[in-house]
Amino acid sequence: MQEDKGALPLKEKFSEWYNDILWQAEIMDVRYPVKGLYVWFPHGFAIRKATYAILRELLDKDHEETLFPLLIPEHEFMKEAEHIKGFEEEVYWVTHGGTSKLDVPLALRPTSETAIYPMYALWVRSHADLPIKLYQIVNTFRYETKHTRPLIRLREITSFKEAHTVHATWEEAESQVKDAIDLYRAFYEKLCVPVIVSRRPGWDKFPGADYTIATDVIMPDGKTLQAGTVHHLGDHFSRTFDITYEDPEGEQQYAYQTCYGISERCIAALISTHGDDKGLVLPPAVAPVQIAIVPIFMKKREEEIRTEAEKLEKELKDAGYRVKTDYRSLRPGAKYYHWEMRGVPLRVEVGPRDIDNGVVMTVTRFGEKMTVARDRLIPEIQTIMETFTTQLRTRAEQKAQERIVAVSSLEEAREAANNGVAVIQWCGCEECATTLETEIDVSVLGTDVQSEYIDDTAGRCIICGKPACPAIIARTY
Ligand code: A5A
Ligand code: ZN
Repeated sequence: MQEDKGALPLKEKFSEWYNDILWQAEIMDVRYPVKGLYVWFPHGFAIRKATYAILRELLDKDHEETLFPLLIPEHEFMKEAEHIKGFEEEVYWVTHGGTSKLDVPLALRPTSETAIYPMYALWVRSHADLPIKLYQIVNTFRYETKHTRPLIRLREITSFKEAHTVHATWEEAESQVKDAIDLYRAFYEKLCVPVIVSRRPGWDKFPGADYTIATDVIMPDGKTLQAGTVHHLGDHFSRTFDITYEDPEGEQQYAYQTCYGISERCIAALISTHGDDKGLVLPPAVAPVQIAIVPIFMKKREEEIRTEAEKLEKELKDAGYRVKTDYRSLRPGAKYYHWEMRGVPLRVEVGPRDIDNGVVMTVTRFGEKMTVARDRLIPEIQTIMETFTTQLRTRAEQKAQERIVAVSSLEEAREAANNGVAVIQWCGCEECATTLETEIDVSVLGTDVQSEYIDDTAGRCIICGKPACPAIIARTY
């Protein structure tokens, strides 16, 4: 366990704060001796477990979970031209088995289209086999050349959730894209993390897709993080991998596909959105410890206080909470600090006076204190937790909203993008986007923005003055 060693840098210095919190809140150990590879501390992994349980629960409603191999034979990987072009600089190759050179080099999956689709070609026979909706949660490897960062840009992505679906028509695939976006929205809603959904410009779509819809999160330094993408693959892959089905008239047809992915970037978004100068702040839904009980010992009544803490713990656990009682022989203040750093939503204190008065003292991670009658414990705690979740969500939404600004000049756009997302009018042509991106050092994130904070009225391009639609631009991770 990490020693509690003092305060975090202020959150305004975001990248220092981020590196420090990963260490002090015991999320990732960055000392593994390979660039871009990191180790989950058990506490970080427990957050991951709770977070991915939510993702799994949402997916399991109408998807099935599966597991495909990590290694992909070169000839399969090399089938889809655009896909190869998009990934060739990022693939790790296995070329040897022991000292012998392999006949067929094997790619470590950077994503699993080329592992899964040859099997889909065997599995899909008739229209009755469709739709297929599978997902897996696996590690994938990408030889990233941009600056690597824990949870954000990894060379081994340890927690890559990828879903791959097959449909009879383009329209059905499109409707799946919408369902997937709804699913990602529901997921981030549970994490109380506001997301902006938009359609990526053509040059930024997934290699081999018809189009890509992305969910972006605004980080505390104003840069955005792409924290999930949904791709309409059209029939590009079904034509290369020969995924066909017999329609009701007995004709062979190419299938239409989608895929969508989320990685541990969702944990980066979670930590960064909610954390503060005292450490992590976690929504109860994903907090590994939801309630920390701190007994306030007094020499003469130690036994009695211990018994009461044990009783409290049992009651709260029976009510379904993840609870930890801190019996360490430390000052109460040191214990408070410890649990605050780890993002525990609620602290419950039991001292001699509380026992005498038939109450317990509760303190939320926001520092709000409330005395709760001992015999009303469970219903009161439930209300406190629900209120806390709502406050957390509202706080995050307000911060996001403040960082999204509609602008009408390049100067304003530069300023807005320095602090978050600028909404501009853009005609859609690549030339104007390049001008924008070079003039003010931003990326065009996308169009068709679906956000209650963004007005979707059309206007005139900020660069060329032609008819235009709203687009969002930002500095990105
Ligand atoms: N097959 C599809 C799903 C796919 O691979 N899409 S993707 O390339 O866009 O990746 C899905 C998501 O994984 C991205 O939206 C991004 O949030 C995350 N991701 C991509 N590269 C990553 C990296 N090097 N480290 C961490 N997360 C990454
Ligand atoms: Zn233009």
